[in-house]
Amino acid sequence: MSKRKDKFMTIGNEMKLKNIAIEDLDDIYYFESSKGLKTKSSKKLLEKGELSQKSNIKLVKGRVIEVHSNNAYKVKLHNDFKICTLSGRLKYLAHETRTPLCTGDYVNIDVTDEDNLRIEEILERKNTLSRFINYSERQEEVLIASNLDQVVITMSCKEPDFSANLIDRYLCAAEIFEIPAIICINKIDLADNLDEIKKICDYYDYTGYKLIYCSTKTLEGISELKHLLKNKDSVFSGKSGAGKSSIINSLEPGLNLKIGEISEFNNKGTHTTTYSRMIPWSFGGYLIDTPGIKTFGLKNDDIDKIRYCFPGFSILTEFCYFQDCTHTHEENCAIKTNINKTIPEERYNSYLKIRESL
Ligand SMILES: Nc1nc2c(ncn2[C@@H]2O[C@H](COP(=O)(O)OP(=O)(O)OP(=O)(O)O)[C@@H](O)[C@H]2O)c(=O)[nH]1
Ligand SMILES: [Mg+2]
Repeated sequence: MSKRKDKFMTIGNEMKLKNIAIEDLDDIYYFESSKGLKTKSSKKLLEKGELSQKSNIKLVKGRVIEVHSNNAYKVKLHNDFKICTLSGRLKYLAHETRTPLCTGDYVNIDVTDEDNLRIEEILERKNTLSRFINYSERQEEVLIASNLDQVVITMSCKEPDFSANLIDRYLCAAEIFEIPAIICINKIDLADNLDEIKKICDYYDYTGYKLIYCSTKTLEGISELKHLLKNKDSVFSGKSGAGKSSIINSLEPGLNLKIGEISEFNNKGTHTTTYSRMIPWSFGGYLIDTPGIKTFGLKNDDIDKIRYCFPGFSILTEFCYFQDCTHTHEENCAIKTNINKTIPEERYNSYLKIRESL
């Protein structure tokens, strides 16, 4: 007997709930695109065309600067900010994917009715930063932001604890999504083991990443960071409490973003920033402040990419005897040969940990 499910369907001009037969999950979740659409019904919609089929509408290009939970989006239209909803067609896709749109997306908006601005089309993305959540039989893509020039990986020395494995995960993702990364080590004023942290982070510097040590209390490193952000669109991501919003406030004091109390972030699961916001810098470019995350889930299917996307591995991989060397059990592996030479053992163990998680 086939399975049945309640589904929103467009009937006439209305969205109605209908109980329909569905295929097995394995069969349904077979399709994927850059927008993370994963089902056959999404595919059919794509075949109809990603672009709106409506005629006699006036479309204006805008950029999504805030995503709210009720399918409402704050969009920058020319020099104005407007709340828009999704067209019926995109709303349908919203039922299929958790995040059909994200902060940073360029969209076409139907402005025919000024009181009811509707997003009709998502324009092609330059890139996206996404993390993946594991469910028993599948992974779900969560779009963090799109059309980025760089990601600022924000990590605190303390409160919450420093984690080089999380930096490695971010750097792997940045390589996979082809987004330049800056590593920002914050709260250096609190660190009692700064030399130890610097010793670990020297490897990222050595492998070519931009590395900034800063404090929003002493303002050390803040102007150096500002220099790297000028005229670029940058997303700040990291654990909750790492200081993303505080750093942004230090760079742009007029913004007054809400920041957490020390006691607040010690309570597990407290997020001060609850939705992504895109805001212009006064010195050129945009920032995207995002809610904190616990870990950065990579895509299981990308396991084969980690062997050359892991920080510092890409050049060495070419010297491995086997072209598809996973740097685990193979003979004549250039990565294993370099452990405790150019690659600290801790980083190699972090690589194994990431592989095992996929
Ligand atoms: N000592 C010290 N505390 C800092 C520093 N930067 C931020 N903090 C404190 O850390 C706490 C968390 O800062 P937030 O800026 O809210 O952190 P966040 O990364 O935006 O957190 P979420 O929005 O929950 O993801 C606040 O109490 C800040 O005052 C710093 O450089 N040194
Ligand atoms: Mg915040």
